[in-house]
Amino acid sequence: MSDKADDFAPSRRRFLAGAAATGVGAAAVGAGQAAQAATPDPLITEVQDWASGLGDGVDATPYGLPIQFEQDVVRRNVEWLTADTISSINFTPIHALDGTITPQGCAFERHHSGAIELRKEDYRLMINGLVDTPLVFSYADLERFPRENRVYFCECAANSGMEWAGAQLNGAQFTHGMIHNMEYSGVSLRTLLEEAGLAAAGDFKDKWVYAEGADASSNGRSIPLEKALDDVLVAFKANGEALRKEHGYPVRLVVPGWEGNMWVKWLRRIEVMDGPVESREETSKYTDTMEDGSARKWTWEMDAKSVVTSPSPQAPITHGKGPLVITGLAWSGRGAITGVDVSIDGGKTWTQARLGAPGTDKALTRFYLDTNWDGSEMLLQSRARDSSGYVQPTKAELREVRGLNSIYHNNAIQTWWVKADGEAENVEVS
Ligand SMILES: Nc1nc2c(c(=O)[nH]1)N[C@H]1C(S)=C(S)[C@@H](COP(=O)(O)O)O[C@H]1N2
Ligand SMILES: [Mo]
Repeated sequence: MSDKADDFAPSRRRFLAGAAATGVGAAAVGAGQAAQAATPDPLITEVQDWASGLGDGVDATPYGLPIQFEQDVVRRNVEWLTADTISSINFTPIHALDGTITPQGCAFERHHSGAIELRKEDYRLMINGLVDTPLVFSYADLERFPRENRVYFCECAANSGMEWAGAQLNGAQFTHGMIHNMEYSGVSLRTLLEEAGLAAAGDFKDKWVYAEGADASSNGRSIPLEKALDDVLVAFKANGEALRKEHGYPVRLVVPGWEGNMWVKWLRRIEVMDGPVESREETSKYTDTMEDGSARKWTWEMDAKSVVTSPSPQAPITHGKGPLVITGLAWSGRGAITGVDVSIDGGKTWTQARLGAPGTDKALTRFYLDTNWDGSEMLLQSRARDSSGYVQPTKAELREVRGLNSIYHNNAIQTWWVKADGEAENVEVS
């Protein structure tokens, strides 16, 4: 903790005193703001439209959507990033969410050949290759195996990929929104592989599975058998309900902590093999260029990373100085988040943030720093620490190893320049 942290500590007493002085607890009165004479507030003293008639009946919306006032909280794409919206990506509005669970309706999508529509009745999952008995499961078959519920984040390896050379996209949604975090229900892949029998695979060392999707791209990926037998799920529900079409309905692979590309959607086939396929998605794509121009093979795990979601360019400070909640998300593919530090001076000094709940394995963790903003500019950063002892690097530290020509696996510390008027901008402090 720095000295700076102390004079930045929030004053709850001042906040409460300010609110009480107006006699209106709900009025947005910042600490230090002069108490005003109480003028009648028509929102309190007048009968409003919503109290003069009746609201909607219970079946007005059999499946509910967010209220119209929240229509800005949507996925967005960046038009110039891809040639069309079929092989493309959009971004989760992380700047506008709280907590850790991403609603499916605004969770980012990444397709290589569009989101397909596949009925449960037409669904088949084949397990073949080095197994004792090749098997084909229908959707109904999958529902008869013991199920698990687990919360995990899914991050595209290209998340923050545009930021390597310098600050590029203006908003947490665009710099860090290729991520979502859901509660998955499904069957462990181990259960299904054991059903097929793995004696034929012999020594599990150096054995692999190749997972393939039913869409035109197939998005085939090789996964070491060790991981496949560890925590991989064959999932059919997310956040309690059926997967949305765009997230792989009716069944997708969940590969905890590993890059999103391996989370094969519309999963149709798992082949047990004695080596990796070295498919397009694991050679020419999703490979990291290093400082010396060479390429690093097999980088599956997502390193610890974090971002301040508010304030941020799409979520400026609108209430002036006084109590300010700084919040964001942290995650690690190598374990649980153990702590997050926040800096308001571009990384010179750091204050430990409060975790919304203790970090769990390979899942998003929410952090808060309850501060008292003096109204001056901030260079806002967050830095994640995980249960492996790893600390999120600065951009300069990452570039020393990876150079400037990388795309994937950028987990560097992000900076928002928050100005005196509360507006924020993506800047680089390396
Ligand atoms: N079958 C199939 N699976 C796929 C893809 C795809 O195009 N086809 N895209 C992959 C990529 S690159 C990512 S980042 C994740 C994204 O999952 P989401 O669309 O649910 O966010 O799905 C992966 N699985
Ligand atoms: Mo991806």
